[in-house]
Amino acid sequence: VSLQMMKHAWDNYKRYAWGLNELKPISKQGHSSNLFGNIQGATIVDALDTLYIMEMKEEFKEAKEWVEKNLDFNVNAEISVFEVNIRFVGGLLSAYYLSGEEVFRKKAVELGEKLLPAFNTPTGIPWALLNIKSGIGRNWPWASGGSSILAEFGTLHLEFVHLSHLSGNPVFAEKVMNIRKVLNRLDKPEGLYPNYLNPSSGQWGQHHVSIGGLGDSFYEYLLKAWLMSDKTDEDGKKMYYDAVQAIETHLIRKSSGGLTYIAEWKGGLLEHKMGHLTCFAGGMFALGADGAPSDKTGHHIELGAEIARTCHESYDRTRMKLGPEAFRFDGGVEAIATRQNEKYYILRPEVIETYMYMWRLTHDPKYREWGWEAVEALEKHCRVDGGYSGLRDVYNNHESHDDVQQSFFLSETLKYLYLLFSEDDLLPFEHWVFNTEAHPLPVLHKDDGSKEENQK
Ligand code: DMJ
Repeated sequence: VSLQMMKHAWDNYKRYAWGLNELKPISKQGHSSNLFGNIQGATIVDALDTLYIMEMKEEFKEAKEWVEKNLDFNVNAEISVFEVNIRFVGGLLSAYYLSGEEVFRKKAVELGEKLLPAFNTPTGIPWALLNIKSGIGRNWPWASGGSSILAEFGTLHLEFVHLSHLSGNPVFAEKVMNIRKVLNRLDKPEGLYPNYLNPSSGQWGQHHVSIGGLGDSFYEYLLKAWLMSDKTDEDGKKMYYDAVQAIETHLIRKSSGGLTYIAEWKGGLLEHKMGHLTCFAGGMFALGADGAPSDKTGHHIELGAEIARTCHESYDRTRMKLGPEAFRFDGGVEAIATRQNEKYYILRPEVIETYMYMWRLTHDPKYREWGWEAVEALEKHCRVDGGYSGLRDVYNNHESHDDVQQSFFLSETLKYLYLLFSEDDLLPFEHWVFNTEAHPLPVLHKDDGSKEENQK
């Protein structure tokens, strides 16, 4: 089914928005997000590996030809370093490792080089935004005191380690190792990492801690850096398990109805709200269970299972059976969005991602059942003639479509659905880690530096 869904999403993108970043499935035209500046083709690059994995050979070939002829980084564009890294660098790296086609390696390294000036700050903590022509960087104007964002500068590690590996140039890995060093020197309030860090002073901004937006994939990349290093990156491992310990003590709570959730922390006060983005953490806890101290393994799996259950409830308690952007545990509600501006669903993957990890790690059939519920809801409410659209209010009787087919729907949501219903030997966890945009990167085995070459 996810293959048919991919075909519908891809065919319509191709028909109405080919070469542009994303598709507007209702108005049947291109959609351009300022996150990618003038870099074009986000959907193509994000979808390459999904096409490959689903064996959509014709489509993969036309996507590759587009990359060869049209993907151009010599543009005057201010881009989000994080978004371009996870979608474009990550997408190109996976396409290379899966297919062995040199063009993807070349483009990934070329783009990586374009991103390097972002690190020209007094601390080496990169800027959020970069003009890839002038090399001038800056931070989001809304970010506390000119800060860089934890989930942005903390989500470069996997891709940059691979860029060094593939180019033979150590500079990429050095840049991300330096981020680790800066973080390790700092005092952490209650052992937690605030979302804001000033790249000039090297001091934290506002003490806002979140495992959802602004924080999320930083934690994910600590764990995955350790896994991707064939479990040699002890520093990444320690940082991950220490952080999880602090998260459990200060952020994880149980509602009176018995649902485990992860709250947000603002200078010591808890906001009892969980974002859709936070739901990825169920899969992360389960994936990290194996490396936890031996008496904690079962506990981390259990934590993953509880987060999966809570996130499933957030879907089940809506009319459309798709979860809201954020749900709350206060004012008499549990796992329900109470604010109008938190009721939307933009085809996000995190809940299905967690089902996929839980399925692989426990084989409890309920995760496939829950994934199937999501497929039915997507088909019923998000599928339109011109592709798939997000929804403005998942509690409403009638669909109000937002008219955007996000590129992560093709790279993540559909890929994780496909994996959820595939055998475990398709991209096995011993050999692959997924970047935060679901692009698989090979584990760099310590005994054989060229191992990934054998897996093509
Ligand atoms: C994706 O780009 C990535 O999963 C990122 O980590 C968070 N946001 C979107 C999906 O929701």
